[in-house]
Amino acid sequence: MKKVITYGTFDLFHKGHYNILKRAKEYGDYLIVGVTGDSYDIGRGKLSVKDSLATRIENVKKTGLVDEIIVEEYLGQKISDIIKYDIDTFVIGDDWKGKFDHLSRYCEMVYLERTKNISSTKLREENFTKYNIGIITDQTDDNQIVKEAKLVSGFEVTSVYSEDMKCAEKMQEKYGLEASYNDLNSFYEDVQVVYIRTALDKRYEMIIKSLDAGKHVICDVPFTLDAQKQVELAQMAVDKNLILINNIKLVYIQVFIQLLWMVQSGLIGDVIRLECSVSKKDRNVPYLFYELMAMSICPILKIMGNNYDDFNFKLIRKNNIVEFGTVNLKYGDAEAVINVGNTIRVDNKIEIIGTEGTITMRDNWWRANYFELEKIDGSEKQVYNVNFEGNGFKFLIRELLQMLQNDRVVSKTLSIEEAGRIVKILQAVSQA
Ligand code: C2G
Repeated sequence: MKKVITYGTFDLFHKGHYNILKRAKEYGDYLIVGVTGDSYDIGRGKLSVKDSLATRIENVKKTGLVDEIIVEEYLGQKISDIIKYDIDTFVIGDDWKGKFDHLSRYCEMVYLERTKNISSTKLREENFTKYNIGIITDQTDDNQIVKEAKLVSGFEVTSVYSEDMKCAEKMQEKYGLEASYNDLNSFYEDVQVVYIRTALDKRYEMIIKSLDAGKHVICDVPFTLDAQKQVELAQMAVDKNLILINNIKLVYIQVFIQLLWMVQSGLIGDVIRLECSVSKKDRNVPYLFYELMAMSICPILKIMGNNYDDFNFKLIRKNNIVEFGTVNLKYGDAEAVINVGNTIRVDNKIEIIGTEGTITMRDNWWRANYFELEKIDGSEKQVYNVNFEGNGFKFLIRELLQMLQNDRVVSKTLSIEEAGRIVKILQAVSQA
């Protein structure tokens, strides 16, 4: 018996998928199809899959062409499958031409011509709402949103607004955007979502204007250093039935979600101390100090909760410039410490010490792709990782998409309360 295998996501099952299965079957007597699992797809950057795994499997099954269906869960599984199922021929569309040549060591490799003029991407674009994102900025760096938004189907950064037309034009050219504006009203006509990436003192005003114009908003953090204003903004968005998202990507990243799960389910016992350190790389951005502090308070609130008993802080200054800031949050017998280096360098790191083990995130922990777990029971250190390219913006945008689809304006991932607490602490620090 000749056994054939092929793989795919098979999202929004279409004629191209049917054709390839039919032709694959003709290469043998028994056809196995590997349907990609959700986390495998996320890992390889396919974030826009619409159908559930169950639906995708069901659609492949309904063709009546397939003898066995398996789920593809990890990179490299294809080799194990070829050996395990004793495969004679591997079939895949020629959009992958050359990519799987190394499999010819294990079985015959066949690339088949793709069916023209049909694809899941095209169907998604035709059948689902499209959202244009516009950037409001006073600088020319996009924080990777242009590239990352393209990975979530339905989203595209199309325009840029800046008070300074030169800045807007420069940004348009740099990222190949459709339009640039220095007139807000014309800009708003073009977009449904805005990303506010301006100096801190402009954010509050820009959020209000954008919400007033009926736009959903993603804004760099903090929005403001005034806790009362933060509450106002959150309330305003809710009243207008609009989304207002804090640009803190960490909370949307899978590795951090996994870490949170492990800590909260008691894997390292009771957390007794958490230390979070970060220092500023770009010395020319004055407001970055508060951004780093906001970014560091966030994981503490997520891990240890909002109900700290008290907090205090200390700023080390030289010639009136803050060199270093530290914040201490007390949670009963436990405590959390934040170290932010402004002109002084500290190692970027989060260390969570529990009664039964320690979890450490190193390097660029805010775009977490790994952490280490060390239990005190003597077992070996373990590393958990999920690699992805980019800075994680796509995960935030994907959450925005899910909120839009579910008609929900308040994020469950970073609550209004949590975002409010962050600003409360920042306000105290900034007034010192
Ligand atoms: N296909 C096709 N014609 C189309 C669209 C897709 O022949 N118009 C083929 C693809 O070449 C692929 C299969 O249908 O062989 C499934 O396509 P996708 O669902 O897009 O899956 P893909 O991302 O190509 O996954 O491990 C996953 C596989 O490597 C391929």
